[in-house]
Amino acid sequence: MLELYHHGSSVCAAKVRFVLMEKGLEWTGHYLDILKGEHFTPEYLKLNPKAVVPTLVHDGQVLVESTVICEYLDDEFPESPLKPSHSMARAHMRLWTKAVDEDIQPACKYITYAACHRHIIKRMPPDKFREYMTGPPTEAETRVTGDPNWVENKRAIINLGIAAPGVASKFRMYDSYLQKMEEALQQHEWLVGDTFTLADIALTPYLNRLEMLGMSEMWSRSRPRLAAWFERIKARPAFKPCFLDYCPADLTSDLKTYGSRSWPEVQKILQAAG
Ligand SMILES: N[C@@H](CCC(=O)N[C@@H](CS)C(=O)NCC(=O)O)C(=O)O
Repeated sequence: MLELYHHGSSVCAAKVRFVLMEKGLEWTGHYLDILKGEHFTPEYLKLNPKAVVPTLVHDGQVLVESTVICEYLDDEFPESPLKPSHSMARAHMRLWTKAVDEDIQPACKYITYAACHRHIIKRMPPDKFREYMTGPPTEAETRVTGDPNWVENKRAIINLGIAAPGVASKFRMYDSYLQKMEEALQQHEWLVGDTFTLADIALTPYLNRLEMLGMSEMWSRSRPRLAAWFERIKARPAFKPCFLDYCPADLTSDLKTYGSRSWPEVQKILQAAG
């Protein structure tokens, strides 16, 4: 039995759901609301000591790290393969998934908090909010990321939004990856050759996040290959159930409302980078 601990708007969890659905696998979901801290329970920390989603449990065996999980699922269920057959193409696929893990995912976190989540967090009752912003981070909170200053950085982002230190450079970096995708797609239909692979799956949640934040102008006007790629992705039957239907309606609405409000500021950052 395949069990997935996940959350509706988590980019990392969406990647794994996309693989499960593309491969037509049966799975059972355990939904954790990470915006309510449901991933900090002692039971969940035993499965995933970094206190993040997703976690896969396959016949009782636990696996963490979304990129590793995606490759595992493709190895274990080889029908409808999502890895290229040639080693060099597989290596190129892994350069994309490595970029997601090392650069794009950490940038996405800053972007999402700065453009949207800060407003959701600010809706806490005043005493809870004060404690959230000034109290010592819980031990579980400090586990969440490899970024040792995340709690401090998150608080700055909640206070300052897009203007917080580090946020502009994350948008610029994200933008540079969109350009790399545009260039790769000049050569072929998918990111690595002419077949849909785990590279396409790995990048999809990050374009979807920008689109949900009302920031699809980052490619819609100036990057035609990328725009066409994303349309091809959205036409796949797994896309809507995997990405849109799992995201709670109130969060979908917050992402669009707050993200769209931030867009003019983001546009200025990107224009200044020229
Ligand atoms: N490298 C990990 C990163 C997982 C990760 O950061 N997950 C985010 C959601 S996309 C999370 O659970 N964050 C919890 C939090 O911010 O408190 C993976 O790819 O599985």
